[in-house]
Amino acid sequence: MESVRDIFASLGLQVGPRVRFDGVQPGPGVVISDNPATGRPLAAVTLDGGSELETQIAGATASFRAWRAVPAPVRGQVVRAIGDEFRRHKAALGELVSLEVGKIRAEGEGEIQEIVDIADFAVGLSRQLPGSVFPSERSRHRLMEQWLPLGPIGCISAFNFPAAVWAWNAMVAAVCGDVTVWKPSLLAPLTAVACNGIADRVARSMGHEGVFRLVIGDDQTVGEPLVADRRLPLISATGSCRMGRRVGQVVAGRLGRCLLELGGNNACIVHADADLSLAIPAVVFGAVGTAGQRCTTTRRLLVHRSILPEVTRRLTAAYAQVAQRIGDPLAAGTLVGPLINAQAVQGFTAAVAAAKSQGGTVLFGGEPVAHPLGGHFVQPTLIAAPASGQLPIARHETFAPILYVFGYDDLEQAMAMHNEVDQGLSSAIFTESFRVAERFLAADGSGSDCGIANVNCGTSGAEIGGAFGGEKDTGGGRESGSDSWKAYMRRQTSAINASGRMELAQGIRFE
Ligand code: UN1
Repeated sequence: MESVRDIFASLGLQVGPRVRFDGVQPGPGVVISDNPATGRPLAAVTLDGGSELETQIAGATASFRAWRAVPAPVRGQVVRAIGDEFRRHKAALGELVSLEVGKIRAEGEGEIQEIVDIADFAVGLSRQLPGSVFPSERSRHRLMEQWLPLGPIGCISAFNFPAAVWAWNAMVAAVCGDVTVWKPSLLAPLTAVACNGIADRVARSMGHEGVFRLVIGDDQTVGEPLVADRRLPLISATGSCRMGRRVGQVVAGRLGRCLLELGGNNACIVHADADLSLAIPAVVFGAVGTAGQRCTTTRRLLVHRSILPEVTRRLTAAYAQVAQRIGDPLAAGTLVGPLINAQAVQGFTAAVAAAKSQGGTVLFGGEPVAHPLGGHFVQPTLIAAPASGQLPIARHETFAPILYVFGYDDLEQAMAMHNEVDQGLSSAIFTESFRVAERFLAADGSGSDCGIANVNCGTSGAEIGGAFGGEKDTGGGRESGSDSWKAYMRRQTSAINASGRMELAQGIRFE
């Protein structure tokens, strides 16, 4: 498609005065969405302020009352229709993601596929949401719990997964009977307008207004009051550890619930017996895919010293090939798109400089790329840690394709290095040994300390069916599959007496 305007036309979405494609000028009350591959503006989007936020939250409270009364399987049918609409528009929406955040086409479409997948998952869930029945200690009593809709929820999403992460929340929340108020990243407002517009249009056409809501605004005017609002019993936030700390404190202050999915600093261990034909491509995709801007990106590579020269040689060769394919995210054959903006390029440059000053050796890359398109391109970068293993910069998450390579002598040392960072999102080990793999996943908790621990597959690219999230500074939240739905519901325990007698628990007699 020629432009974002054409994409919106193909989606049949009326974007009204909120989005302007012509005469795009920066100014107060608007955010300009730039194409990171060219640095040129795509459109101007009007920002919401406090009064629009109030309208959305008050509206969400009213919509919630109506929506929770719809039987869960019927809610599931709405989500099913939404999933179908995303299926139908996968190519156009994937292209929009590529244009707005610079993902290569396959990854832009992959993100929309993730929406389709979570919608399918949520449809199945809509006929489950299972409660439990427990044996009561009292005769002819039933002890049971059921799960009830929670309320309107706030969803804060980051630029790097501008569509899928919202869907993990909004689709599951919808079958649970909740309404979602979405505050997207100001770096990806167009994707939000499109995705929310589609979900809202489908729900409306089936008679359900206001289940999917959007507020586009800055942190001060919209973010802070959204997080502080007691009418939103759950805030689900994806972004930096700094942002998550703030959200966590404010929500805890009002005794609300939050679900945090924050930074990662994901390591991959390549053990002496690894099958390198699996490990090398997984590491390259994990480190370079999405130009290193996934929270699951492989940032640290821990390699057994016996194979360190071989792994380094193969990786350097692979990086040299990948570096030939930096460019227009929508062009066939491109493997590496741009970083999101100029600030991200500065972050990349600063991290490389820090690594060098700390004794790291650049094995490949390390420089920004002056691409004919303009844009914010950098080289995929491989940096060897000094033999001491001391490389403090590797403790920080830099959203760029930088992979720090460390050697280790034995597995216990590798495990200690693996777990020594503050973040705990994703992790992986490559080994052909059952014992080594089981050490990584040890049931006593002494293995990987991350929320995701993979064997013979890389750190990124999780499927929606599992719970997604991590420990430590990653925030502890779980979204997407498994029993993550429980975060979007409230639990109610009931004791039901059918005995005709009043019997107290714990054998208490009170006569
Ligand atoms: C994120 O980077 O915030 O596992 C989410 C993955 C994707 C989701 C990443 N399915 O890499």
